[in-house]
Amino acid sequence: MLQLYIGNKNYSSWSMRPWVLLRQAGIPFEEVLVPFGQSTAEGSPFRRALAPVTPVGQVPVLVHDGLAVWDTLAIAEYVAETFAQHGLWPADAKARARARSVCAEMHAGFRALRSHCPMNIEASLPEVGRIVWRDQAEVRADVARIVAMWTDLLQAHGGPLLFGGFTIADAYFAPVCMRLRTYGLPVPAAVQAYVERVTALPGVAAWIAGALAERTFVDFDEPYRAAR
Ligand SMILES: N[C@@H](CCC(=O)N[C@@H](CS)C(=O)NCC(=O)O)C(=O)O
Repeated sequence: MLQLYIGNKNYSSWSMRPWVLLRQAGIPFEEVLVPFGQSTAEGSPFRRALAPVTPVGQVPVLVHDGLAVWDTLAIAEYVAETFAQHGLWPADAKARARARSVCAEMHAGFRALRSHCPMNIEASLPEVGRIVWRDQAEVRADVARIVAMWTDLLQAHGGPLLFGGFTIADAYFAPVCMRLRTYGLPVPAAVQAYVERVTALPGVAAWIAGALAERTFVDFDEPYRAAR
């Protein structure tokens, strides 16, 4: 049985990706939720809980048959290889290379969007989004790149998802969909429709339900609110 260590569902965008991937693919796993608490610093309960499975002190971590795999991209690759019958990367080699490119782009980039619009599924912050959009050219540039990427992929593969059917790439961008919703960032209708299709995927809807059920307010993930 797989075990997936994750952080708070409302906030942990990296945890969301492999959780959605496994759930949407119908691969059974046990969830181990390690709350962020007041701090994730060295010596915190969060770090102590993760110490047996990762030297990095971050979620997500996948544990399978005594092997711990950390970092989202490594987990996605491990799941795709171990459950090859699920076709989690696109079947076509060129599409697969492009899917890996955009996941790597997500992994290493979009820093302005990530820092100014942290994932906060339960919150609705369109007024914050308007100010961020007005003042942060780098956020506008990140969103422009996302819009261009998704528009190209939806056209190239005919939708409904980035590479046709569900792949790792959709799991990878699900937290971006959450951010676009929370902050009400302006995107073209075809991109908004993709956001809504991703939000409605059973694996994504199940994660959102978990996030909404949480009652914890994590100060260091809440630059814009004092309470829920
Ligand atoms: N590159 C890592 C990033 C993981 C990451 O930043 N995880 C955050 C939660 S979303 C975390 O564990 N933060 C706690 C900390 O860094 O102290 C991955 O893709 O797994």
